[in-house]
Amino acid sequence: MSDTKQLSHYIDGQWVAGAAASDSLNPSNTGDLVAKVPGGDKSTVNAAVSAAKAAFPAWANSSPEVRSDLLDKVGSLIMARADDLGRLLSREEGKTFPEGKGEVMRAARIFKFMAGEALRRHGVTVESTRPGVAVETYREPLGVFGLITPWNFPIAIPAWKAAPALAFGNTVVMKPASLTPATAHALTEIIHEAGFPKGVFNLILGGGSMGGALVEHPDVAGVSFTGGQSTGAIVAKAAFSHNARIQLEMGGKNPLVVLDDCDLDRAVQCALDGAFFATGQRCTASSRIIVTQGIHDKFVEALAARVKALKVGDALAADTQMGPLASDAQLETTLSYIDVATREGGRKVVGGDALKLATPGYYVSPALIVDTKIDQRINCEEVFGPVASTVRVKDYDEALAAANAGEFGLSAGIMTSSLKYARHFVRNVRAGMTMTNLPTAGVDYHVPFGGTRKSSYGPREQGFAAVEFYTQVKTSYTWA
Ligand code: UN1
Repeated sequence: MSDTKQLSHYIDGQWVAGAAASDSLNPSNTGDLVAKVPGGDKSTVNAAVSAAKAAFPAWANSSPEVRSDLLDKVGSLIMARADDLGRLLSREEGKTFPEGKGEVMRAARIFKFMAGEALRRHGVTVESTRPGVAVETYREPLGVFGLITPWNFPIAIPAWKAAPALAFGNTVVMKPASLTPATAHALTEIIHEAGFPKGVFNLILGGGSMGGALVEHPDVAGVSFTGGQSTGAIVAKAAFSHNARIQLEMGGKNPLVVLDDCDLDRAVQCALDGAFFATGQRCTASSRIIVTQGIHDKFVEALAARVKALKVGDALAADTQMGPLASDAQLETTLSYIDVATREGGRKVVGGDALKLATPGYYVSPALIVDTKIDQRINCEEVFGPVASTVRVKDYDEALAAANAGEFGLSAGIMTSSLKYARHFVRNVRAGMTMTNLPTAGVDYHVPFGGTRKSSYGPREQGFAAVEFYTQVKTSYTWA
């Protein structure tokens, strides 16, 4: 492919060019240059935050109908261009085209949902304890939000952070992952075209130091971050130092419990989807599969056959079922965890090899590693690649204890036909989201998203919960 895009920052309604400082490559074919990306520094960040700060008062006081219409228009424009955007996303990130287009549609739906949220009444009126006094609460925007978004959902996560921030009257400076700037840029082009007032949404491109300068900026009122745990800790410290509000999503090691009484075909399908779709690069991926002994061997055999049959290839090829990893670093990490797992006693039954295909890319065959123990590294640390490990357990109680092991608590799934076990699991598993007879990954856009323990920090993201993080409550008393 020859269409290489020259990207710009977007500050105060203007495209701000800079000398190309880095490249965005196609992970399915590293000879294909997707975009040239400008460099930036503290002055770029300061300019974007100043623009967002200046735009805030008018945007905060604009009619919710104005904000709603603009968000709805962004949703419609994304939908109208879903094919092109999906192709760009898959070319830049490496998930298959159906996955890429599906994510684009999700982003569009998020903007449309948030267009509705902008119009909803989020305050409450209550009786005062004092006669003659009225009490009401309002939800007000806070100011400038700094959004740090990851590469694995390069349009959906920007959408689910930016749309609610804007819906409730805040302004935004977004710093997308340096692996997927072109997709973030394409979303910004749509926001520009929709006609938002200048400075309401700003995009800054560059590496981690730009994100650092953004979260440290004293005029940033809130920071929403999705990414790794170690970066999350740095972000939290920097934001906390100037009293900014913080919301962190930092991954998972999501258990899928498979009980003897489950529908085997469905369990295999859910494990396949949860662990390997999107090349396993989802924080909600089903990476630990905990299987009771009565069904264990049948389940492993059936899953191994399906994993083996997955067609790995170019993200945009029609017959590809699993695209490449997003980067060289992800490929290295994935291979090193397969090594760790087998050295610790796991048995690799299928996959786990770097693949040389027609084009140079970050390809690996999906791996299933069985006979692992729950406290081994492969079951405690997030791989973020197409690797699933299985743990054999005696019964439901042992399965629940295994599911609750470790430090993460994002999503947890159970495959069973027993209402009793399903209900018990839902109430006792330590996770922010539970999935009964569903993969751990793949969530709706109108309900809260988030985890417990080391997975998440701060109020929930998405859906009807988003108003909590992106507004603050004012309690108003009146005597008249
Ligand atoms: C999903 O499973 O549909 O970064 C979404 C991630 C999550 C999103 C997962 N924040 O993978």
